[in-house]
Amino acid sequence: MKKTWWKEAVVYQVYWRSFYDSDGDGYGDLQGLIEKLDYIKHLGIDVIWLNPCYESPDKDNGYDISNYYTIMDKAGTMKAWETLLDEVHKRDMKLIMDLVVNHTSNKHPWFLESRSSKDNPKRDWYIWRDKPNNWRSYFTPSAWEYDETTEQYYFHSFAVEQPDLNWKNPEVREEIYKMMRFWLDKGIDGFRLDAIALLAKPEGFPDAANPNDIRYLTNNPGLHDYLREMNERVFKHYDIFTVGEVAFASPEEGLKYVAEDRHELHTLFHFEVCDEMPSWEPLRFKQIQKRWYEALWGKGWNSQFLNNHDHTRQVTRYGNDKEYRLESAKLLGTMLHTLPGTPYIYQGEEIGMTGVRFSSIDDYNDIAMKNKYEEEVAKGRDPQEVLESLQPLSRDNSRTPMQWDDSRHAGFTTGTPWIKVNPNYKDINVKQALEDPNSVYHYYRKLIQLRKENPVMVYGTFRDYTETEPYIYAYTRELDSERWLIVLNHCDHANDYELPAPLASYKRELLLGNYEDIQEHGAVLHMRPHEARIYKLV
Ligand code: ISL
Repeated sequence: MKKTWWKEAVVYQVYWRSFYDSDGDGYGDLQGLIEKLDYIKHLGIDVIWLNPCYESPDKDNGYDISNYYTIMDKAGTMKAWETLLDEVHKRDMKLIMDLVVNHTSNKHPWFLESRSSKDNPKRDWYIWRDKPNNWRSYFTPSAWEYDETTEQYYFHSFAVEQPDLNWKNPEVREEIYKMMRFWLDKGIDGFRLDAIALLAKPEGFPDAANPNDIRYLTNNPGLHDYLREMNERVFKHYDIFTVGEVAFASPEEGLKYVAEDRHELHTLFHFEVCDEMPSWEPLRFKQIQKRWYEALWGKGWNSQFLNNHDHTRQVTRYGNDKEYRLESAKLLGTMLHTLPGTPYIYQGEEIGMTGVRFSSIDDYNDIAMKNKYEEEVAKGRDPQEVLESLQPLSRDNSRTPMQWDDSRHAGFTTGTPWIKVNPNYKDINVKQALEDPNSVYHYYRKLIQLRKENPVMVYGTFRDYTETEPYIYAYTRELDSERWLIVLNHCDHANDYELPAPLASYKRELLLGNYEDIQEHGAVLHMRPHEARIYKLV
């Protein structure tokens, strides 16, 4: 297996608008991030993924870009961004930028030109048709919006304010490659490529048999030609790391994006867990891990994550955010950092932040949730019932401000935060976590340190011994003569796990665990609620 820095790295995702506000306007900003870089470095992070901070009308929190070459006012200035890059590099970390090239804002000058007349030179930069097909978009009942000026419909995979670029047009592609080089030449270390599975559209836009199954938006023919071209024209000329957001891919499909001999992307986020497994389903999760491992190992590289700015915090969604919050947050961290692939930490995960339930739709900001709410209420459904059905997976669950301390607004801002702070900030915050040796934060530090010192956690082969076990997840990682065993009890009650013969014959040395005293009787491990252990087998 080829060794590279991005396989060994631990990535920290900064959703800057909710990270730290340096100027009291209620939005986190780049200067705020600069002030907290030592905190991130102290955790042991190698790479920061920064959510989009380009100029934007901000209908979808920066994923609707109106100028790729400037920084949004809320985030700061280009000068602040340059200082950020410098300060990240000074601390021996790397910075990857989130980039949205599937669509722009409807306020982008390219789109303003494109919509102005049918014979405008930029008409074909977007996708226009006389008649819509029956597709939905991610955020609206139709993927087409009628535009009166030219009496045609334009295509949008997300909100109406996010028209899709026409990747078939070579001028569009050239312009995007030029823009990518602009950022790479400034010295960034790579990209997180938003919605990259959506670039290609099917010839003629045939109606879907089931318009509610929006898989038709992704993985269409021609996509990999674009990615190969992008690599050829841009990526391969830099020592960078690219991670693609690849919705609805099977492992076989996923391999096409990341196979080392195909020269497209370095790694991907697949969403078989976050988009398709609403709550914890152990047997399904283990199957997913196994299938992706078997498809990718030795050929391409995977990522490990259970939450991000689109997905409810992992301890709430997949663990226990009540009586076992600490144990559960540590168990999930142990799992993500010991499964094969690069681990991602979403800001606040390292202190075990949880999801929220706001009592009114007015407290929510997420365009996906708000559009869905309106759509359902318009059908005559009870608003309270709709609200309650949307709360568990609202993207705002993970977008509440970072909880720094127990002061007003959790120390995030001196002004009024753009979105409410989670009311549990008095108990769950960074200050508390730094002071408490038993905190999730200190556990994550140890986990990351362990990964840095032990290549087996990165390059070791993987084997699951518990494919049919409902609660215990026990697997090994092996590299040369090094053999590690990870045992997790993903459950609110204790379980005994008897090691199978090949594992029982080794001596066990505990490297890390989330309980004080280890209980084992011969080959039987007594695993308490949400207990996690990492052993070295000798
Ligand atoms: O979160 C999802 C649904 O639960 C995902 O399917 C997600 O919407 C999709 O993968 C695309 O997300 C990305 O592009 C969107 C933006 O709103 C998201 O924040 C971003 O991560 C449009 O640019």
